[in-house]
Amino acid sequence: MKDEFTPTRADKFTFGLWTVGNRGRDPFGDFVRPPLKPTYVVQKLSDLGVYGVNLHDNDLVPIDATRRQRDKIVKEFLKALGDYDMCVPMLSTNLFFDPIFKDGAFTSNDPEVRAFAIQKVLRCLELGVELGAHIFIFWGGREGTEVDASKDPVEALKRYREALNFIAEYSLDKKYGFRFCLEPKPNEPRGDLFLPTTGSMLAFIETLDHPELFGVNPELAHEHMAGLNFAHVVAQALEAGKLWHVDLNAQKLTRFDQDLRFGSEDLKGAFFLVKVLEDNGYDGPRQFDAHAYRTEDEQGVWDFALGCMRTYKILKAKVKKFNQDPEIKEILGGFSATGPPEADASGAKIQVDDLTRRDSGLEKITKKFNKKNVALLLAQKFDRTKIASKGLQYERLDQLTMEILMGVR
Ligand code: GLT
Ligand code: MN
Ligand code: MN
Repeated sequence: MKDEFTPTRADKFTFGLWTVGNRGRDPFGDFVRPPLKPTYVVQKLSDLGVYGVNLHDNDLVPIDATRRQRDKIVKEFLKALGDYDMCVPMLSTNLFFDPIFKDGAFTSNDPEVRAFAIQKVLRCLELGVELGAHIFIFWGGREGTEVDASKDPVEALKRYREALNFIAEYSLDKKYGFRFCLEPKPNEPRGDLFLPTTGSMLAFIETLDHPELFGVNPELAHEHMAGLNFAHVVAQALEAGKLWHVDLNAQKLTRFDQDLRFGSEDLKGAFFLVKVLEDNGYDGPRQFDAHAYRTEDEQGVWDFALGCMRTYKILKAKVKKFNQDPEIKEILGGFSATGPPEADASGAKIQVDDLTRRDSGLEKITKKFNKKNVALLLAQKFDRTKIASKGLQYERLDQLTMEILMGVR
């Protein structure tokens, strides 16, 4: 059954091979689903209206494959992409699964491990080019510690930077044109991971040799593990011009990384996330980095995938409704400083008798620092008690939001 919430390529929804391919193994129980062939995943996702499929090198090519085996796998995969009108927007290197990475990749104390990690990335970049990917993600799943005595965290950051600089230089030299995204997580699988939040990553990026090549890939579950508001996290990245990719899922606050179906927890949080993305014209891929419950068989996996996408589109429609709602507009409009500025060109002292904020023109004064505006600001009289006595109607605003979300408005 098709309806307005049926996904299409234009929605730019993507899934990693490792997401729908998740076989339900957890630390306490074994696989519950058989493996799915990558080419079959491409076909199934295409049928569902997905735009692209992402992968780590070893989701497709086993770590010990020979060059011939690798080339054969890649050829078959490329054929499936062509047959089913799918693309690979993003690639990543698995720097966390193999035992060699047990104490980190770029930040390992062992120079041989660090060199191996970088070599693995260079090879993965080549794979990315073959598959047509433009975005390359680094999730430092093993870059951290349990034993703080084992690593100098300052030294670890220097190693991290050195590796990223080397890789970026290589990509430039080869004219690969990749944009790199750093994906933070506060912990798991390590006791503590370096650069634990999107804020940390944004700051770190500015210390790299080529900050312009690096953005972020925030993941909802990861920031929720740290108790953060994901819409705010995404807003900062967007505002910095660094949101080039995003990992959508759901998470019960502060738990281990649950990677639940998008929107299945904290629906209001998911709504404001979609709102911040849509209102600000985010046009990158919307990746669902999540997986089906362990209770599911293969059909449950496709139900999960469709559910993620439908929920996104339903929330997008709710955002439209919210933005057009006259009562909501009225409440929010009470704050916009739309009136003429009270500060005139002569810089005459302003008397603001009726300080309704709406017409005060104060916004203009503080937008630009100059002598005149400073004088105007310092001359301003504020009726603190009057300003503070105004009720802001947020109870009604939130209830209106909830009523839209609950489908009665
Ligand atoms: C891993 C992790 C994800 C990352 C993937 C990219 S791998 O599944 O839990 O959050 O996005 O490396
Ligand atoms: Mn992720
Ligand atoms: Mn996750």
